[in-house]
Formats: sequence, structure tokens, C-alpha cells
Amino acid sequence: MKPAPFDYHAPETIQGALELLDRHGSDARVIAGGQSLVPMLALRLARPEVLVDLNRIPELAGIRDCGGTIRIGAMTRQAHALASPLLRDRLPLLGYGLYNVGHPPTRARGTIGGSVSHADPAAETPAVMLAYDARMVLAGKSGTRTVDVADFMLGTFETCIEEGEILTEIVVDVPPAEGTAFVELSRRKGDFAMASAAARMRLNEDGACASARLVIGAVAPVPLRFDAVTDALTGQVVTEGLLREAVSLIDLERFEFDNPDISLAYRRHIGPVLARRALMQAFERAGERRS
Ligand SMILES: Cc1cc2nc3c(=O)[nH]c(=O)nc-3n(C[C@@H](O)[C@H](O)[C@H](O)COP(=O)(O)OP(=O)(O)OC[C@H]3O[C@@H](n4cnc5c(N)ncnc54)[C@H](O)[C@@H]3O)c2cc1C
Repeated sequence: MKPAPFDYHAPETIQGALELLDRHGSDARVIAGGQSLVPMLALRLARPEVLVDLNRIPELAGIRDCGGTIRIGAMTRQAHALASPLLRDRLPLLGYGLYNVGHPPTRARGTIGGSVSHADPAAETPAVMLAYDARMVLAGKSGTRTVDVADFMLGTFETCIEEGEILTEIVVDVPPAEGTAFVELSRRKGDFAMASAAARMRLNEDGACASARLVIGAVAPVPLRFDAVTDALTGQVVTEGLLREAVSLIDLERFEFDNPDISLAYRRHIGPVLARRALMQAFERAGERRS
């Protein structure tokens, strides 16, 4: 199928993009890597009258090391982020997650900002950003605002981006040395996750868990953080048995999630299994980083 006709604009500045969005209101849609939007246009699931292409705006792309924080431009390609030595060293969980996003050709075009803005419940990048407590910078006609990732993601394909706004960058605080892991189950490599788990863990001097973070994706409309699980680990020496006990606190029953392909019961079953594996890997990697 072919997309419905649309006007196309490729501004070269953020200001230019915002003016176009302001002029065209709800008729306009931005396009980033096009890896989700182009198929939606072709299937006519999206029918914007105006497309505002962000690809010619250099200030939207790139990764900046700002000391205690790293700022990732929304138009940074997934492949670029995956290859970045800075991110590999300082925010390795992002690379572990991105490795599971689609395939090399989709990652060559797909952007970090497009992935979080698209807000697919099974997408890896939003789960990683939640695990890092990232902040989203949104630009609009009347200025910029910064939103915590937990408030940014509202539901399936739904974020707090308002009409006329674009996501310009993502800000992540660089954590102290820790172990991280991203584990997912999908039918084939590159397919969307049936369920996924992102984990971070820091150890104290005597090898016990000093702090941890756990996010499970693809089991609810938005990725979910499980602080009760990580609270149960904090201060403890991590063992297989302790992890089993901790993940038994995960209750996925109260989250509804429609997906005709994979039953919710199965997702609810594998979510805690993946969580345990991710936490164990994060623990082992935390130990390697200390030695
Ligand atoms: C074969 C295939 C397999 C895939 N597998 C996976 C997978 O396993 N996991 C996964 O997470 N994704 C997967 N994807 C989708 C991923 O490749 C996309 O890159 C991602 O979902 C969207 O990023 P994009 O830059 O391509 O955005 P686009 O497709 O250009 O845009 C997506 C949406 O976000 C909006 N948007 C984009 N950028 C901004 C911005 N800066 N500000 C405001 N709104 C914005 C657009 O208006 C649109 O609504 C797959 C895609 C394909 C084709």
C-alpha cells in the first residue's frame, strides 16, 4: 500500500521545525528514522497531512559528555549510540538494550528519540531509560521543559509530548561503577520482545548489594520498575536463592496488556524469570567491575 498524500518539509533548525508544527497543528507529524512511522504511513495507520523531517537538524544529533551527565540528542542513530565508546563505558545498559532493537539496517536509521517517542510497550530503549531515571527535554513554541521518564511514558504508543512539541534530547546521570544487564525473550533475534528485563546493581566493599534497579518491559502498556524487588536485595549478599525470593515479589496480574500474538499469561510467567537472570548478570558484572 502507498501512504496517503502529504506535504513534506525538512527544516534545518529546531526553531524551523517548531514553526512548522505550530503552523500545521494536529495535521503535522515529525519523522525521525522512519522505522516505525514509514510502515504506519504505508499501511495508512497514520495519515498526517504534513511531515516535518528532523533529519537535517544537526543540533538534534550527537552525544555530549557533560561530566556527571550524558546528553543524547534525540536524532542520535541507534547504531551510533551502540558504537559509542563513551556510552559503552558510562551507560553500558543502553548498549545491551539497543543490541536487541531490530536489526543493523533499522538501527542505522532508527533514532534514540524516535524509539522513546514511539512508546511501543515492547521497545527496549524506554525500559533502559526508566532503569536510568532519564530526563526528557521537550521543546515547544513557548520554550523547553524537562520531564522525568516515568512521567513521559503514559501508555501504549502514548507519551506526554504535546502537539507542537518535539523531544530534543535525553539526559542521563552517570552512575558510579556498577553492573548492568538487559535480558529479553523474543521469537527471533530482532523481533520485538515477548518480555524483557533491565537491571543495574552496585556492590559495596564487602560484596553485598549497595543499590539495585529493575525494570520489566513488554508486560504492561509502559515499562515497570520494581523497587520492592531491589529493596529486598539492598544490603544483602546476593545468591540465586535470594534472587528467587526477591523476584517472587513481582506481581504482574494487575497490569492489562493487549497483544494478540503472545498471551498475557505467558508474559506474566516469563517476566520474573527474565528479571532473575538480568539481576544475576548485573550482580556478576558488578563483581567484575570491582575486581
Ligand atoms: C523490522 C523492524 C524491527 C524492529 N524491531 C524493533 C525492536 O525489536 N525493538 C524496538 O524498540 N523497535 C523496533 N523497531 C522499531 C525501531 O526500529 C524504530 O527505530 C523506533 O521504533 C522508532 O524510531 P525512529 O527514529 O525510526 O522514529 P520514527 O519512525 O521516525 O517515528 C516514530 C514516532 O515517534 C515520533 N517521533 C520521532 N522522533 C521524535 C522526536 N524527536 N520528537 C517527537 N516525536 C518524535 C514520530 O512522530 C512517530 O510518531 C523495528 C522496526 C523494524 C522496521
